[in-house]
This record gives sequence, structure tokens and C-alpha cells, in this order.
Amino acid sequence: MQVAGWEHVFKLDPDKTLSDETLEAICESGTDALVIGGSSGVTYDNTVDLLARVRRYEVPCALELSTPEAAVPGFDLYLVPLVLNTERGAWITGRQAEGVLGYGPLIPWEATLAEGYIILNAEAEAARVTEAQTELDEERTLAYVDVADRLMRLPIIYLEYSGRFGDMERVRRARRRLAQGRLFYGGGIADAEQAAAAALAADTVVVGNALYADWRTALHTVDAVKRVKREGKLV
Ligand code: 1GP
Repeated sequence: MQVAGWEHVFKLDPDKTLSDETLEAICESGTDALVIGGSSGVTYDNTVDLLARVRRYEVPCALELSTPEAAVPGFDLYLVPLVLNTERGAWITGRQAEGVLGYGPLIPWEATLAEGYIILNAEAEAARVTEAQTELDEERTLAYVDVADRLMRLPIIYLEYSGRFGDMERVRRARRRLAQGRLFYGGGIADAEQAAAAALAADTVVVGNALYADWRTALHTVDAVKRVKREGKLV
């Protein structure tokens, strides 16, 4: 399974709680995939638990591996983030190399993709943990996009504003700049309107926190994204 057809994705955090009812509604919402991952508190056990609960449903499920300890078998796809705008090499290739050392023969390479993260919200937990240099102007953001897309040829370029709705103009420019990768946008999408705006700008729209704040409203983001992608404009 690859990500080419993903327009809308829900990101689930194994360290947070969802009732069975909510999880069922999420899995049957029509989203293209679930991505399981988080910036802190993710363990092997809570990842296995969440995988077992979503496996009852048909929705494809990917694991975003921010820490090798949470590498759980049985996902459809594995996404490995490389944080590009940090000076700490451990978050670009160091931890990934440690993961390969530890799990080498077990890694399903054919189902593993790298994501080039460009983190743009200084308040985001991921920015704090990775010491990302989030104060990028647009020109510099696009330079990182070129590094990810044209130089490293990563399949996913991820503009991450986690916790805050981002600059859609910048996201749109980033997508138009791409030569081969797919532009993921995530951050602060709370409702259908913001999801629609993000769908106009990015290839793939990721909704996370809203599921834990107001999941019924979050579910409306699926239709909003699908409609924009179908019509090619806000409707
Ligand atoms: C987080 O990009 C995702 O990695 C989604 O962000 O949680 O703010 O929706 P939110």
C-alpha cells in the first residue's frame, strides 16, 4: 500500500484515549487511512493495543515510527519521519540508523516510506523534542521543500504545524514546487472549513488533535476534503 491516493488521513495518538464508539465512527468515516503515532508517550504496548482495536475495520493503517521501541508488526505501511529543519542530526538520520541496527532483518522495506518533515510551529511538541528551527520564511521553507523533494527524492514532504492552523498560501506554494513527492499538511484543523482550505493547498490533509477535542466535528473534515478534491475548488 502506498500513499498516492490519500487525500484525508486521521492521525491517532496511542497515548490518548478514544471510546469504542468514537473509534468505530473514525474507522468508518471514509477517511483514506489512519496513521498511528505521536511525539511523546508512544510505547510498544499502547501501539499494539490501538492496532488491535482498529484492525476490526477495513481502513488501511500506517504506523508513524518516531521511536524504534514502538515498532509493532502488522501495519499496512510504515512511515519514518526525518525532521529536516533541525540541527540535531539524530532526528534526520541518527535514530533511523539505530532503528535499522536494532531491527534490520525484520524491516519490511517494501512497505516503508520516509517522510521529510518541515516543522513550522515552534509550540508543537515535535518542534520542542527535535529542536526544530521553525522560524523559516517562505523562501527558506521552499528551499527545504526542494531538498526533500528534488535532492532526497522523498515520497512524502510533510509541512507540520501540529496544534496550530498554518499558512495555507505557503502550503500551496510548497505543493506547486514539488517535482515528485506528495505534500502532506497537518496542524490545527478543527472543522470542515479549515479542512477544505487545507485540501485546496495540500495533496494530503492530516487531522489529529480535533479527534480528541470534538470528534463529531472532526468527522466532517472527511467530506469537506473529499468534496474539494472532487470539485477542485471550495464548494
Ligand atoms: C500532527 O500533523 C498532525 O502530527 C495533525 O496536527 O494534531 O494539530 O491536527 P493536529
